[in-house]
Amino acid sequence: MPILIPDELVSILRAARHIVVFTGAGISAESGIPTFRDALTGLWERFDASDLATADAFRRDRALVWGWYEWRRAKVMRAQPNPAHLAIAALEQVVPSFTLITQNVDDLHERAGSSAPIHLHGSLQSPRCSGCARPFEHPPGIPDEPEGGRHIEPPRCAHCGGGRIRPGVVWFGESLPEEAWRQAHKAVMDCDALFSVGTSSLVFPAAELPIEAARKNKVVIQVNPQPTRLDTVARFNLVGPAGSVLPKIYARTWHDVQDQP
Ligand code: BJW
Ligand code: ZN
Repeated sequence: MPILIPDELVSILRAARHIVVFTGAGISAESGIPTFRDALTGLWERFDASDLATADAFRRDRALVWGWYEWRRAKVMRAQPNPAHLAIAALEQVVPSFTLITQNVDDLHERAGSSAPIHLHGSLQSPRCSGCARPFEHPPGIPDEPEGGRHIEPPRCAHCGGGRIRPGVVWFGESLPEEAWRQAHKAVMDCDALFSVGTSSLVFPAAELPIEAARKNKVVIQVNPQPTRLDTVARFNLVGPAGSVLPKIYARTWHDVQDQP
């Protein structure tokens, strides 16, 4: 089905002073990165991702959990940003004020050219000691992880003599990084329009951001091929893959403007 960009949306976006884009796993799906709620395979097929993304799971079987994160890190390192990441990076160049907030732990926004994404759930590239919290540097290069996965014992910390290294991500039950959350909330309060792209809107407090924006009469635009709980909150629901919808919005709203004499 063709994706129609309403004229009203084009006018709103052209007049907007500050736009926020809020992204989830769906934006990286077209780069070949499984979303969080896709079924797992191989070593992890008995688990949901949410069973593995907890401090309890790491305590119970740290080699299973570390192996899963190393597999995901390798997958991301081999992946390339897709047209949705590129459209968001282009958007940053044309609107007067712009903020990108992501729940993703990959670095595909940065590699597409976005200057300063706010990472609410941390990053695959910033592991730290689970004992003393000092950062750990991954060895250079892409880890060679088989598709079905494998158990891998996490390295030990060289500073405190034995703490296990854990992924630098925010697990269920853990607090979001305070400064990232403060900046994200401030941007949402200040913006005129917010795009919610490729997120199931199920995980809090991140999922509050578009709801809070709508409550404050900001224009909320959702981009997702599937229905979510945000459908009734968003003023515009653009149903389709982000890699098609976002370049289309960009071209229709800003490219035409720039082409005018
Ligand atoms: C496409 C597409 C295409 C596909 N184009 N779209 C209030 C109520 C109830 C519970 C809570 C609450 N407040 C807090 C909680 C508890 C909990 C929570 O939210 N639980 C819910 C599951 C109910 N939250 C927390 O624990 C948070 N911490 C916290 O609240 O701290 C305070 C506290 C302290 C102590 C005790 C209790 C509370 C922390 C949440 C951390 C989430 N971490 C994870 C893992 C990160 C590391 C990792 O990646 O492994 O973050 S969970 C996981 O979900 C990951 C994601 O960032 C996050 C969101 O998922 P996302 O991005 O939406 O992905 P999917 O897969 O769900 O959806 C993909 C979407 O894309 C789909 O809609 C597709 O249709 C779409 N799509 N192709 C566009 N081409
Ligand atoms: Zn340590």
